[in-house]
Amino acid sequence: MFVDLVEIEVKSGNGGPGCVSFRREKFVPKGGPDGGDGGEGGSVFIQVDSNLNTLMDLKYRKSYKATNGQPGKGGNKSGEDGKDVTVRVPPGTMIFNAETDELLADLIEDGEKYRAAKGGIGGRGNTHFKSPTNQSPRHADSGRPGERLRLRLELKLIADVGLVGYPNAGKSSLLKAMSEAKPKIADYPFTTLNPNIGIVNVEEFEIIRMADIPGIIDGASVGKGLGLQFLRHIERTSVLLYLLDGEKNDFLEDYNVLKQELEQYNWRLPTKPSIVCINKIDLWDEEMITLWKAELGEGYIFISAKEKIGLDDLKAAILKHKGEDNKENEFE
Ligand SMILES: Nc1nc2c(ncn2[C@@H]2O[C@H](COP(=O)(O)OP(=O)(O)OP(=O)(O)O)[C@@H](O)[C@H]2O)c(=O)[nH]1
Ligand SMILES: [Mg+2]
Repeated sequence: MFVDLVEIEVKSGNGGPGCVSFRREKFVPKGGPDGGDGGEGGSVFIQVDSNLNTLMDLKYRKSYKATNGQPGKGGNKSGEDGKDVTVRVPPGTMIFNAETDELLADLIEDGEKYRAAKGGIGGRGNTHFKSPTNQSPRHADSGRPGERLRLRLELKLIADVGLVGYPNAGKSSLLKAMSEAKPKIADYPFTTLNPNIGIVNVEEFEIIRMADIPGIIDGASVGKGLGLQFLRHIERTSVLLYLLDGEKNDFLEDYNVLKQELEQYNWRLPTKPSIVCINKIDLWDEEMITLWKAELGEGYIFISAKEKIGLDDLKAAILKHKGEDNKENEFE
């Protein structure tokens, strides 16, 4: 199951209390203080594991608690620190404070780690409170409490290009034609229910990560079809690829609707670099292809995912845009 939005609770360990203790030695009737410090509470970390691609595990386990620090001991021995807990998440996971909505971290690289809840520090033992006026302090600090937080985790897949289109336009077919991915393809709408990512090999050291998301229809922004929730996965791609269904006479009308729906979701989305592709031209005759090419001019790419026509031109167009730095187009 693909899960891209979860809420979890994290709680770090409390610091252990400091110890009140006095040295007991033979022939020393009143030894000095020797109470050790409490151990530090364990922390809760969230760390990227590139083997993961869903937040599913967190759907079933919602609470993560690190253990408390141990109390300090006599003989100036510190208590043991609590054990840390690490929650593993896929690359592209954003962490928000669920109460304030503040973005706390945006974890991208494999191994990247964020301390979500810091363990409380241990209390100081009574050794620390010895002074010229108080040689036998009967006081130690209590440990500091850990933190408890509700977090919202949102997964935004990391891709270079995002496929946007009506159901049945052939988005999954295109992903399959260009990458090793094996998405489900069928002639009924909403075949794709969850995003898929495919790696398109371009040159020896160059790849394009392509994201196929569920189809969008008129009214998706008000919840029609599968809604627009999946657009979060194309929000940080460098390029949008509008895929239009050449089997339909009104495919250009679809293009306008798609742009409007995207704008409803996030007004900046349609301002990203984009490519418009007309698919299924294997169903067109030569004359029709020539006419449409003349009519639309530059900026439109004619392809057939099924017959693998025009895919090299498409790759080149994606690469051109991918080179334009993604950073300034990035938004949340
Ligand atoms: N003739 C022809 N048919 C195609 C082409 N590309 C896709 N199809 C067919 O169109 C239908 C829908 O293809 P999908 O790839 O599942 O479409 P999709 O856009 O992923 O659809 P959803 O997942 O429902 O949004 C399937 O029957 C495909 O075989 C093409 O280039 N030419
Ligand atoms: Mg599909």
